[in-house]
Amino acid sequence: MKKDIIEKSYQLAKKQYSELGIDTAKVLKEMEKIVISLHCWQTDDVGGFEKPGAELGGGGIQATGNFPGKARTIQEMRADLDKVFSLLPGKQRLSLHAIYGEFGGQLVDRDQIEVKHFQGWINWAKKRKIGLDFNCTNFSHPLADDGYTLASKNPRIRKFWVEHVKRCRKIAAEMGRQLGTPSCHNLWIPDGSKDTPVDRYTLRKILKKSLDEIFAVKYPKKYLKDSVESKLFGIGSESMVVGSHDFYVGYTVKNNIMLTLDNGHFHPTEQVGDKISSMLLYIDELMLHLTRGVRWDSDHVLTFNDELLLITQEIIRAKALNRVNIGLDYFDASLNRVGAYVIGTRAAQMAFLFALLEPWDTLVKYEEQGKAFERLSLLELMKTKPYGAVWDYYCMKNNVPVGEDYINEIVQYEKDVLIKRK
Ligand code: RNT
Ligand code: ZN
Repeated sequence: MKKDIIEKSYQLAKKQYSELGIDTAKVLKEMEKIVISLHCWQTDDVGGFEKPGAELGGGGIQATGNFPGKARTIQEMRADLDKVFSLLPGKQRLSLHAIYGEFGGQLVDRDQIEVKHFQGWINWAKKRKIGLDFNCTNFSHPLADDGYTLASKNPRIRKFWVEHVKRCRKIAAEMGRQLGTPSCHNLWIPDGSKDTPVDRYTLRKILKKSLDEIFAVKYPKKYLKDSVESKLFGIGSESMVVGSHDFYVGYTVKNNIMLTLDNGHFHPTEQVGDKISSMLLYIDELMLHLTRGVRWDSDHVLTFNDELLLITQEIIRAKALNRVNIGLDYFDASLNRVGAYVIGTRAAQMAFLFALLEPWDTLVKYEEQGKAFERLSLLELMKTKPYGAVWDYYCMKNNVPVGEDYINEIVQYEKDVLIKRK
């Protein structure tokens, strides 16, 4: 896009918003506070590098599609991520899973992983001045095949996974320490039952016990922030998930750790945006896994839709930006994976921008005066305002491709790099 057109469009937009009492310059300053943690697992369809040719196996999460160009090594993964970062405005972090360590061609089992396997990543992140987040990997492993990990009734299996998560938290805390920005450790487990179980109480009691053991080890908050992720159901755990929303709401409130809200993990008509204001009254911080479920928790590429908008609006309206850790979680293997990151991250950033460009004071005034028609009208009108011009200007100021310009860059990368990975 031409610079002068972007500039002129922005100046016009600025005037339009200022008539509504919104200062676009201030909004652009606020955008600097939005840091999005990119999930590393879109590069390789959640395969990981534990062993050569590793594929996702178990846990009921799966990427579908066979678009060429999946990252096969950590080097390829890093190259893809660098390409992604070069096309994004604003600040990012990277979220790693435990299966993405540098294991030097040796099989290091999950209860054996150490900081040294992630030191390369820490150095990589330090060079790029970005923070790292971390996730234990309680799936794609023979000891997860029975469907239970931390909630397993088999003491050997349970112990193995408790040890794994303990080590992951230790690694995450070290990432936070070395990088000078706390690492969010997210715990998601697949534990659940395909058919109706008869002993839910014991299973949940075991999970609680495992979590208590895991979180008994304390780390300074400036290094590590713990989070646990709930889920309604998964493939193979249709009838009951041990770590349900109720389970984790109770656990996080009692222990003041973070709850991860993945918007693919609820009933389709349930609104994750509505949960933010409730949870923030009881816990200090939240974590998000932004995703797009199509009919189920399908983890499609995030897009700028109503569901995402309500989430960003609720964060801005509650003035809670500094209490919400924003992460992405989707994996689509049916299209250019680098492009998938750029679309999804930009969608999240655009949704925050849209939320920041809301005439909140006027809307609240209408609400308090019982002016429901006026409130709804203004909300509808905001959809016609030139937020795209502000977005383009923001991208230009961040020295990244504006508008559709990033499409060609990604197509070029596909030709030069991705297609050649056979
Ligand atoms: C699974 C959870 C979990 C995973 C990642 C890979 O349903 O959403 O967050 O997607 O940990
Ligand atoms: Zn998730």
